[in-house]
Amino acid sequence: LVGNPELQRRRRLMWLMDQYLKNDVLSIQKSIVDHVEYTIARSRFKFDDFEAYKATANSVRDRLIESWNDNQQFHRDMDSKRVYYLSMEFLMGRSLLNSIFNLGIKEQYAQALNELGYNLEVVVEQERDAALGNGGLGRLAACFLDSLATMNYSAWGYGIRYQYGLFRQTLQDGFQHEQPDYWLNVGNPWEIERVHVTYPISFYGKVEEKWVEGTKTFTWTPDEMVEAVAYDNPIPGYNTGNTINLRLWAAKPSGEFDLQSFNTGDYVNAILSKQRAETISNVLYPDDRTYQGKELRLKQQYFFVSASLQDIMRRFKDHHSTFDNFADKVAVQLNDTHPTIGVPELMRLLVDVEGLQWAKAWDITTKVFSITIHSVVAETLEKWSVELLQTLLPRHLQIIFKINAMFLEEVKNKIGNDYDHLARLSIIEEGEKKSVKMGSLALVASHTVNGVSKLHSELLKERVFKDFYDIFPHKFQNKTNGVTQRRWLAFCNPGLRDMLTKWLGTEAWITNLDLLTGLHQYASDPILQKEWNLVRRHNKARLATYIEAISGVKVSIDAMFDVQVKRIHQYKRQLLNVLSIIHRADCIKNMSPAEKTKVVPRVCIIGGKAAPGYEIAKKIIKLVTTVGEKINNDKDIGNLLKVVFVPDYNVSLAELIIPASDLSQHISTAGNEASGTSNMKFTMNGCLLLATLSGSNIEIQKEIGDENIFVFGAKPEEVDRLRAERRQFQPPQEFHRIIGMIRNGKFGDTEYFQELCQTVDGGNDFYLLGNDFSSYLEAQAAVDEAYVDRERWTRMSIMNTAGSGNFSIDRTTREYAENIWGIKPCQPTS
Ligand code: T68
Repeated sequence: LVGNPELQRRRRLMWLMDQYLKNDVLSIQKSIVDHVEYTIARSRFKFDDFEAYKATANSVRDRLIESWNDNQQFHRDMDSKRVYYLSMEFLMGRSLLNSIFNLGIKEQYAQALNELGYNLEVVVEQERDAALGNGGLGRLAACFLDSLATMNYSAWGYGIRYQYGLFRQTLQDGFQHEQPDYWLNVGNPWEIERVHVTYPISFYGKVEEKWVEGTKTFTWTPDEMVEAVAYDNPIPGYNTGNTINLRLWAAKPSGEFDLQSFNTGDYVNAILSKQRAETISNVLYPDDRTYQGKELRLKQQYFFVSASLQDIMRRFKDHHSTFDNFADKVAVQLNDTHPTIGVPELMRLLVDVEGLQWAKAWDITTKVFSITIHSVVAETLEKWSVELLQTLLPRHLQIIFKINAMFLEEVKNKIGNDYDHLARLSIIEEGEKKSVKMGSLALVASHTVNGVSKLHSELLKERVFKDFYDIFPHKFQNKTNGVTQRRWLAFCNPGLRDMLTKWLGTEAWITNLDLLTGLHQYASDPILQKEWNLVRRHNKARLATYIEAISGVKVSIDAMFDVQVKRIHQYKRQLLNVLSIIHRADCIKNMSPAEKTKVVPRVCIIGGKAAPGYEIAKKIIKLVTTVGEKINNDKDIGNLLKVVFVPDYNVSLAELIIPASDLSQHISTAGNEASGTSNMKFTMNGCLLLATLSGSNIEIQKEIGDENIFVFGAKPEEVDRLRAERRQFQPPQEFHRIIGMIRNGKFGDTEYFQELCQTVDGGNDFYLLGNDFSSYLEAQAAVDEAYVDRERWTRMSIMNTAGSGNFSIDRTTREYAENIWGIKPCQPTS
């Protein structure tokens, strides 16, 4: 040792850092105060709640880094197979409470802050939501990360570090306005910038073919190059040292590329054009589900996918000298078609850069990728024009053509020369404007494709990908979505959490949600029922306070809180909800005082964002607010009905709203919602569902029992016929009358609402509002009837929570791990 300087240095390092940070209250306080002074550079004698948040977050981050480092080292040593989850969106929400809860140090932090004169609840509210996603698809990705970490899988998420997340919604005179969400301008204490983990990403240019020693080689000379810089976000599992990584890429001007332009004399313009690079990771596209074909979007997709694959390959090469067992160590999950350009990119990296034979590279590629589809109709799947690909990614287009040619050759052997059939299977859509069907490309290259609920997976086989199913039946699986009970129950509903733990006699349900079935036996127990309602009333009171603060509307917590919160889309039918609210108001106004005493008071809460270019969705928002204004100020209606639009619905608001809801609505046209995941969160929290036969509603109904859910409307198998016959269909009188009220200006803005009313005119009513209206009103009446019987309602509520075990994302994750990714849980033994 004496003579070995390296060993001496290591020993000193061990001595300097011989133990982990301690988690007693005093040590935590020291960490926080140190960060106030040295990281935030404020005085420890004077810092506000926001600074307290930043210092607290930094102290938690220190602890996360310790387990992150250990975990990465462990998996490096084990050389475990890892899943990489590639997603354009990660809708993470806040991290502070999640992290300290998962690390098991919430109580210590609460006390530590308290003794310093701060309140944990106030401090956590200082954090801005990380809204790098639109809705279900992005939030599912976030739930997966929590579950993968908790269940000790080796996993990384890869995505884009958008400077601007999903826009913030404000309402002016009831109209939606969009404000940029520049979430990074107050700093992001959770991320670790890796200035040295960068990859070049190329665009445009040309490809040259050359014969080298009897093989054709391809050299792509790009015209533009940017650099992808890694930002790591540690994701802690619950009650485990397994902290996994979410690596997000930011675009920076490339240091090496185009040095000559500086010598041309136009120094300032050369720098300005370099800055353009940053626009690639600037902004998240708001989803309106209609495919738009914007060049920047394709650039974003290629940018993050190429960086991720280069990073994955670099990591693999640290341990392996050939790519022979790449697929034994790497699984790549594509979150919808958005990262599909990864298929030709992996081929390019293996063939052009690493020098593998095409056949070998294709064999590897098809063993690595699998894809989850989240949409219900083929029209929403991405198609990139051949012209755009030719310009932006010329080499990739060549590769796609070759994949397609080989694929069609292969299927010809199976189906013969049926050209119509071959054209449907082809990855290239012919026609005036040729395009590449990304769904088809992904399917050809993936070993597995899955839908996100049982019904949806069937629809994929029968409709969206029928032609593929016929030739590749073995590729198709179902993986019904789930949600993490850590965020969506344990820490957003602490009252219910404690009660569950008390009645079940264990907190093991936090990692094994099936244990909730243990509640069945107590569903009618008057003591549990009493406690249950107390917790629910407390949650409702919190939401009532919030509603009054933002809208000035006073709501009674004795009223039923009837909630529909989700992105505004025609297929989700918020309009159907509004129509029934108008109907309800109208009925109340026509009642005698005696009849009014029998009405169940309701607070109808609606929230959600409309994509900025989605005019009809924006009109729906305006209608909700105008109708609300009228009803809330109507003396004849009083407290019997209130209507509130909650602006800027996001993850944090969901955490407040879901535990406080009595009834929640999931009323898309049958079969039109791929799965839905908020329905699972509501069910878990003891909220009853008013639902159609769509997506996972059907599976929830099966788990909790028909008597504990309100289901209405057409059946999925009837929808095609009803649509075809909609011109002849006569909607009920009430439906016409209510539409007439809006049309004739009862709520003002007569002109503005005409187009909205037209969408439900007989021939136009694609989402079948008219067809389902009567059955919806009947279901609403059944809801009122059940609510009056408090004992019955509470029992139903308990049965919802008790039956929600199957909708834990841990179940979903396990199914992916076992049936798609081939990975096993793995953690250090000591
Ligand atoms: C949702 N999809 C499904 N898409 O609608 C929902 N799309 O039923 C399902 O539960 C959820 O995925 C999770 O599987 C989306 O959220 C998008 O956000 C989106 C964004 C851009 C382009 C297309």
